[in-house]
This record gives sequence, C-alpha cells and structure tokens, in this order.
Amino acid sequence: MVVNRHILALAASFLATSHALADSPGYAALVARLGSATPTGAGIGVVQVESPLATDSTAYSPDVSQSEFIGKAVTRMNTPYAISSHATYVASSLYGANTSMAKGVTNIWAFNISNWIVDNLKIGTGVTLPTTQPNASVRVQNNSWLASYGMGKEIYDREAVRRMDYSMYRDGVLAVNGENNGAGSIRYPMMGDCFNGLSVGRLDLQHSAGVTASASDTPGRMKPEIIAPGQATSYCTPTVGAAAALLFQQAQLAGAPTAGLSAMAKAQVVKVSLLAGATRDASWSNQAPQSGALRGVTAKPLDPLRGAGALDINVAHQIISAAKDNGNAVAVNATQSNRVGFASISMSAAQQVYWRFRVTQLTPTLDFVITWPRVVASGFASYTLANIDLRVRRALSGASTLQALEGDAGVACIGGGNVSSASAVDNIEIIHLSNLQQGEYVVEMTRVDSGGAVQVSAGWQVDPLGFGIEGDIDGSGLLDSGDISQVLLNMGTTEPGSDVDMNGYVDTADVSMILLNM
Ligand SMILES: [Ca+2]
Ligand SMILES: [Ca+2]
Ligand SMILES: [Ca+2]
Repeated sequence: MVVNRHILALAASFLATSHALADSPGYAALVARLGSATPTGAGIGVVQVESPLATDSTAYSPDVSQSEFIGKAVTRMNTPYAISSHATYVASSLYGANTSMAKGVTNIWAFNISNWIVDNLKIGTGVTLPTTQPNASVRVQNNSWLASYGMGKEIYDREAVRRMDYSMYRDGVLAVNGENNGAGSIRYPMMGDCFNGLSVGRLDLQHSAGVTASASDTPGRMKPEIIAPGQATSYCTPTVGAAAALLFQQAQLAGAPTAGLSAMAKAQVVKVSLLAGATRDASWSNQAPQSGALRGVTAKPLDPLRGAGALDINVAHQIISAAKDNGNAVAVNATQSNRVGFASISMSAAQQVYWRFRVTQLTPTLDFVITWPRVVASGFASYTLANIDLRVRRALSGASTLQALEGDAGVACIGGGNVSSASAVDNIEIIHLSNLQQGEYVVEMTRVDSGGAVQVSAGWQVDPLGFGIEGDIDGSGLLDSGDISQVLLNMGTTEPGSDVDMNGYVDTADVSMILLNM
C-alpha cells in the first residue's frame, strides 16, 4: 500500500541563521571543564531525514562542499538528490566542524523523507519491520520536519510514531523531533508524538506546545520535552541531537559508568541525562500548587511550554559520567547519593526504589527526573506503557522514618516546587524542589501499573551549595557559634533547618554534634 502521497510534509520555516557555538548552552562550560577531553561525537553515526524543498522534491541534501563538512562522509541514501539550504543549516548545527558541538561526527546518512517513510519506516506494510539503521554506529536521528496524514487518516500517524519508537528501542537510537514554529501553532503528530525520543522547542518559546491529541496513542502527553536555542525549531532540534551525540560517545567509552547497559538502555540514559541536566529557572513550573492541601503535588510533570527545561550539555555530561547509582529497594539501605548521577533499572510491577540525598545547608535546588520507553509490539497493532511515579519525603533517623511533604507538611522543609510527580499518561516524571532545608530527603520511585518489566532511567542534579560541612547549618563554611546560636534559637521545636542529627527534634544532641566537629 502506497500511502506517501497523502502525506503533508512541512519543512519548518527556513530562516537564515547565524551559527555560533557560543549559543550552545553549557558548551563553553563543558570545554572549560574537560579541555581536550571534551567529547565531539566521534564514532557516533547520525541519520538526517529531511523534507525536500517545496520547489524541488529531490532537494534534501546538505551542501557538503561547504568547509563545515570537510572530512565528513555524508551518504545520500536517495537518488536523485539536490542541495537544500534547510538541510545545510540543519547539518551545520548537527555535525558542522565549527558550528556544531558534535564536530567529531564524521559519518552521516541523509534521507529524503518521501523515500524514507516508504522504504525505511515502511508505513502501511502491515507487520513488515522498519529497516535497520544504515550503519551500526548510528545513534542519533534528526527529524527537523513535521508531517501528518491528515484528518481521518490518524491511523497512519499513529503507525508512523509506533514504528519510529520501535526503531529507537530496537536499535538504541535517540530521535530528536522538531515542534512547529510559532507560539500557539498547531502540533503535528510526526514525529513529535514519539514516546522514546525527544520533542524539541525553542528557547524563545516560539513553538507549538500542548498535549498529544485525542487521536494519538495515549492522548494528553505533554510536549515538547526540551527547549534549545535556535531561530527555528529546525535548528534547535539538531542542537539537541548534537548534544546527544556527545553523550553517546561518553556512554560508549570503555569502562564508562554506562558500560554493560544495552544499546536501548544507553539511549534512554542519554535521554534522561539531557532531561535531568536541563536548566529549570525561576519561570519553570510543573504547576504544582504552592499552598493548600495539594501544595507540591502535580500530575503534569513538565512545564507546559519549556518541557523539562533548557538544554545544558555540561550538566547533562556530568550526569551521564557519574557513577551509576541504582538506589535501593529499601529506604534505610539506600546509601547517600551524590550531587549528580544516573540510574538504569529494570523495574517490575509494584516495585519501589529509593535514593537518599543528604544536604547540609539551605539548598537552592534538587531535581530528579525519570523516563522510560513504551514498548511497541512487533506487529505494530499494540504497545505497552508503564506508569511510574515519583515522590520525595523527608528522612529522619537514618530514613527509618519518612515524613510526607505534601501540603502544609512541606512548608517548613521545602521553599517551593513539587514533592510528587504522578502523571497517568506521560513517560517522564520530574521532582523539582527549591530551597530545601538542611537534612535528608528520600526520593521514592514507584511502579504503579501491573505490566511486565521495563527499563527505567533516572538522572538528577542537586545544587552544589547543598554539600557543605555537616552541621554548618548557617552555610558560613565553618562549624561555628552561628550554627550553635541557630540551634539554641530553635531548641525544643521541630524546625528542620536546625535538626542536625535528623531525629525530628531540635535538641541538645544537635548542639553536641556541632561541638564535636568544631
Ligand atoms: Ca506516572
Ligand atoms: Ca556555620
Ligand atoms: Ca535533633
């Protein structure tokens, strides 16, 4: 069945754009931290699927004669081909020698979407599987295009997205998918509705956003998932793709903390590192009420416009490079987690996993993000999607007591943000806490549904200001009379900021603990 002629393919609007690596968020900090060891995406293969120019249905190829692409092997998979300015700009951000952070990506396979949909994705072919990647090195697929089969043909849109998710899961690939341009513009199901990749919007928020349509698989999922700089979504998307290439290079290093994970699990850890490493500034919110009985509770894990936040390759790289920390099934047995880290866990029905975070003074932020893939059946007639939730509680006495932080109970401990993230439809949950009092916090991940095992990835970052000297509750950098004064001031209360030994009370034991280490 040939269905491609029904497709409405839109190149995101072409805009001449200045490329500057300085625009790539966190990249300068990454280089400053790693120097010559900064990853470049070397060894990572990239697929670039392009919608041809409206004036020439064969114009899908980047202009490889440009100096940005010297030394790059760009295989044009469809003939005939002609040069597309759009493809050239996308390529500059995705793997340009000077204009992309993935300057070390040298092997690229470029497709014309009209061919790719039929020959590779194989929409409308029943149980025939999508083709495997053109090369085993491929880890990133860039989709800077929008498409829909249109009203009444949503079944093909759903099939396309299922096939893309299937490919990602089978091949260990992360697809980055552009949202539409323009604030309030219409969303397209292809490929932004994917569960297993990333839907990308703009730092200036001039992109389509909202929830997946009623005709989509699992309607009501929040999109986009991440935002990045660029003058059009077509160029924000490859910036995220380039960042992913750097993280894949790290993930595939011999002896890396990700060693031993399957290709699929690595791709999902790359995804969660990008999500957890993203910047959530003061304007970011996942809409948890900040007062009342539901203070800190949300069923909408993402910011409605910003998704998980703004790309930061430096923090994302720190997360994926940290020691793997899979938490513990018993809260008291969980060791204290580091400032940044990741997990990759096969999670079964009714299972729970706990992580413990000890912060020693008022801590600006603690962010914890999980994601998991949907699993598409090989006949494409069905899929399974797990439901997993996050909750954070205050831990007392070595986590033998966990205090709820929902509602007013959280006011004394948490300045703002959310303490639970419990969407019934999304495959991302986010805890974003601000201004935590000193003490210990336990993140609880719970599998809610009763389905089979699924690989869950977690990533986190806690502001380094939270990791000072134990007992330095005034954050002066020293154990001193200021700390003792604060404890004495709150003596006999349950004020969490002064409960140094975390037994639930401000008492003489807290003074003793400070004096002991002074
Ligand atoms: Ca959930
Ligand atoms: Ca102090
Ligand atoms: Ca105490």
